[in-house]
Amino acid sequence: MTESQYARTAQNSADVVVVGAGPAGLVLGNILLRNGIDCVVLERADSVQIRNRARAGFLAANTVRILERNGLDEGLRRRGQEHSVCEFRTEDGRFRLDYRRLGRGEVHTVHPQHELVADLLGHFLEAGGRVEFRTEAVAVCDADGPAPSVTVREQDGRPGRWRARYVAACDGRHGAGRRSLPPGAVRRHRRDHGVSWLGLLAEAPPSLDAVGYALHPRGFAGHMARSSDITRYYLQCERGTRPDAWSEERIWDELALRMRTAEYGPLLPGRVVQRTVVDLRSDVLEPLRHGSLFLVGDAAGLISPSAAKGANLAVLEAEILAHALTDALARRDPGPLDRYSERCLDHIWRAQEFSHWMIRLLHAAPGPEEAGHFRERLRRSRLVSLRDSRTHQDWFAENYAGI
Ligand code: RFL
Repeated sequence: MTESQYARTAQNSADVVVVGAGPAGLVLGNILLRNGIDCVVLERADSVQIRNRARAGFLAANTVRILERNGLDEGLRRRGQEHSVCEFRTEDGRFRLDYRRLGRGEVHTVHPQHELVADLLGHFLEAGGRVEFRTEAVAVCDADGPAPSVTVREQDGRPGRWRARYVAACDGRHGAGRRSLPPGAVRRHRRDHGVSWLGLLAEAPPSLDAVGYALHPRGFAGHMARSSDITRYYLQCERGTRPDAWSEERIWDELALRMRTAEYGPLLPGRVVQRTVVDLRSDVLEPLRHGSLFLVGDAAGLISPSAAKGANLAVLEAEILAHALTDALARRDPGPLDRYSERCLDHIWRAQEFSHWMIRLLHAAPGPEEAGHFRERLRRSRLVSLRDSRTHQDWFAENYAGI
């Protein structure tokens, strides 16, 4: 892009340019706005798309507290459902854990992510927040200098530029934030867990009053309520599976088999309205800062959905960064910004550790036959311990509902 093209949008500036209007970007934008910080959110999609993108649904108790103390919990209070029971179905029988009675006594609130995003967007716009929809960030420039900026492709396809004092990359793992990091600026720790899930959204009422984790020789199956008439299911599948290779009939037959409906009762059927293949992978960037560019949410680290932590980490990191940016801009105290990365990484690694533990609990161990059998027996033993040991259950509950 030439300088004259940029000049056309030279008036575009904000103290904080937030890229991405997902849970991370919108929590950050809302808190900054409340704190009187000049900010703008740039979002590639339009407002209808972001309000309809069904993803996560389980909010940890700490996420609810964050939304509450920042005045962002109205929709959650009206429509969210408390949830505190999970059920494991295994070759050795089934057992339930009511985690409200375990660990710290914390519960989840089920509130679909797209509804949370719609709530957050509503609050932001009502409070006078600026969102530039259909504006795609192309690159974050000069993050290590005194005048950072974000180059964009605007609605009409024309190039533009936003000048900033700080840039918050809340644009996910394929976003411009990550792409703009110069080689060697951060370290990327990654792990492929070697497992894939077919993620399904069914227009069907929940079949259980609990989160269901079914462990079966044919692979894992999961059941998670989203609302009174929408349920998310997961089926472990081969790596490289095409989502449309699974017919409705095959999906329901396989779910019935793995969830052992012959023993424990039928599933309530319905139309499958979304099929996505999710390869269980994790990565963490370290540090979460390059000059005046900060990474938040999935842009900071990707976590497998096995323990439902992604959206919760995004909200937590956004709150930490919002206060740190406020301290830097309104109080000229850069200390909290300097500590942002370290503070978030403590939470991120703890969530990664638990998520990794869940993956090993829920899936048969791959590997050469003898080693595979050995690890498989260890996994069954771990489940027996979770079923029988109060200490193990307390540890599980604290990590499962907490963040
Ligand atoms: P998001 O939600 O992906 O939002 C990023 C936003 O940035 C925009 N964007 C750009 N905008 C401008 N310029 C660019 N160049 C841009 N590139 C991207 C996008 O359009 C989008 O609006 O990231 P954020 O805010 O960090 O939030 C992270 C969460 O969305 C994610 O961690 C969770 O959805 C993960 N996850 C779950 N997390 C939970 O806590 N509990 C769950 O139960 C849970 N279930 C799930 C999940 C993720 C899933 N998928 C996506 C595989 C279930 C599924 C199926």
